[in-house]
Amino acid sequence: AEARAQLERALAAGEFLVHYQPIVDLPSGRLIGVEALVRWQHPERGLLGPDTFIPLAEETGLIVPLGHWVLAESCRQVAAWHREVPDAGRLRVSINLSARQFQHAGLVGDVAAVLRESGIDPGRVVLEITESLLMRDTDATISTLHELRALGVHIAIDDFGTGYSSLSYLRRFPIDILKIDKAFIDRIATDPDDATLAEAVVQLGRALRLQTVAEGIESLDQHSLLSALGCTYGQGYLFARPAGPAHIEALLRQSRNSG
Ligand code: G
Ligand code: G
Ligand code: MN
Ligand code: NA
Repeated sequence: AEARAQLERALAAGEFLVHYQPIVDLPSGRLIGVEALVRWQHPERGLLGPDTFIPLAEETGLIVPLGHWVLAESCRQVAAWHREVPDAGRLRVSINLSARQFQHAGLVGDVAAVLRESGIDPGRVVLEITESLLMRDTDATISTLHELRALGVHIAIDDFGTGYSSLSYLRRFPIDILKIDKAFIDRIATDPDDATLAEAVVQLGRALRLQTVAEGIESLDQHSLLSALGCTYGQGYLFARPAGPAHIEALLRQSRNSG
């Protein structure tokens, strides 16, 4: 209860903020979207990453209002960029949903309200869910995914390859994007087995008509290999680290290439 009270206080005090990490087109490297990643500007402990408070927010249920805030704030910010930054009109925003948030009965209504209030084009919004979430209560999950997609948003499976999804299951889920986990990307340039696995995921995506995003790209070798495999998009420190909105806006204005 103590922990929940602290998170509640921080949320009310406006201590959370959103950083954004660029997602680029492969092979051109053009900025096509950003992933929203929450941070806590703690008054004593400084800037805290999600690993230090998301598990607690999940346990205490505060992930529902906190996740809602991240969704609303990032849609508001990206809708403003769409209006105000030349050539940024097609920039996508990817938002992580935790399992508890996904299972919350009000989720679809909340997403619909945020889309309406922010004025963002729903087709520019991607909701990321994890592979392990898909494996629970399958029928309810499928119907929630259909309801979300009916709002016009796209669905990505995050950390793909780390959980266990049978291929036949994957076909049943209405999804648009596979995000290949960093664990598979780390050694693709040095380990032929890992390169083969990454290639298999890209081909799986192509067979199911899904876009693929490689996460955690840190080297030029990884970049060129993934381009050669036909992976659609990439994300990683090679291109950019997560950063605050002012930094991202400067990137958008510099590159004028997110259209
Ligand atoms: O940049 P990074 O350290 O920011 O993120 C660490 C982890 O925290 C990632 O697995 C990411 O999915 C998760 N995360 C970041 N922001 C959010 C959020 O707004 N909601 C949820 N549920 N998870 C998030
Ligand atoms: O939601 P998800 O677990 O995919 O969150 C992405 C996480 O990966 C965030 O913590 C983000 O900061 C981190 N990340 C993104 N690109 C890189 C990278 O190139 N290297 C490393 N080590 N971490 C990355
Ligand atoms: Mn993610
Ligand atoms: Na991930």
